Amino acid sequence: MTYSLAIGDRTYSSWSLRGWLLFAKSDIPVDVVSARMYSPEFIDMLKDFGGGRLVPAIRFDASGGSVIVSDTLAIAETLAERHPDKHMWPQDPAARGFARSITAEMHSGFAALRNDCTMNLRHCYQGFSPSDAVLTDIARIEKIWSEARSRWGKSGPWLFGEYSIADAFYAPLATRLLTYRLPMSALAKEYVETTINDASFKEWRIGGLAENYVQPGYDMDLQTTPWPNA
Ligand SMILES: N[C@@H](CCC(=O)N[C@@H](CS)C(=O)NCC(=O)O)C(=O)O
Repeated sequence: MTYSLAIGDRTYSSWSLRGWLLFAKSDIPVDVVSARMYSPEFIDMLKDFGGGRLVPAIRFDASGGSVIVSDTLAIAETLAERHPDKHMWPQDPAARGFARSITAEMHSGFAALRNDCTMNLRHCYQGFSPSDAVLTDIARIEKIWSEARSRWGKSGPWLFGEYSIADAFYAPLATRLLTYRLPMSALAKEYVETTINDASFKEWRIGGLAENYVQPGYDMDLQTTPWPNA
């Protein structure tokens, strides 16, 4: 059961990070191929993954032949279905229902935060002014994290105690709070720290820094402070 995973720039591609974390945090072996977004190589890479336009995408062999799955939510559900022993969703039905809901909400929502504050693992900025729409997104994220942690988070530091698909989906939102120095409650700060101190996340970020590439249009002309745990 060998998987291939196609990703984009580790520093900037939030969906690639989510897709990769699904494998890394569940210890599912995977061969990763990557290409710089918006380059001809990126389009070429995706020809082996069904010829879609976006990352992440995965490919694996099944009894009926080669299977290609694109879109992070579809990848998450595919892996959870194929690896039930990994408990990628919480075991408790109420927790699982909430985890699925907030994962889907993230997948289709938080447009202001995602558009105004693109993921950027190179920088922590000073002086970014969030719009009201961004603040509204943050308030909702705070509510989600607080509910998950207070109801199901007693057994560990993640949203549902143990790591789940929901944590992979919220990881790039956690880094955005840090990168743009957005307002955070104590609970959110703790969860952001859990996210960025995780060994798999650190491995990903180091890989991104090693790519040593500034994607045009992604950096802001603002003062920066050092990334906290670098
Ligand atoms: N809904 C998709 C979104 C994927 C997506 O937007 N990926 C971006 C990278 S973060 C991409 O491939 N961008 C390349 C492009 O727009 O050409 C998912 O869940 O995977």
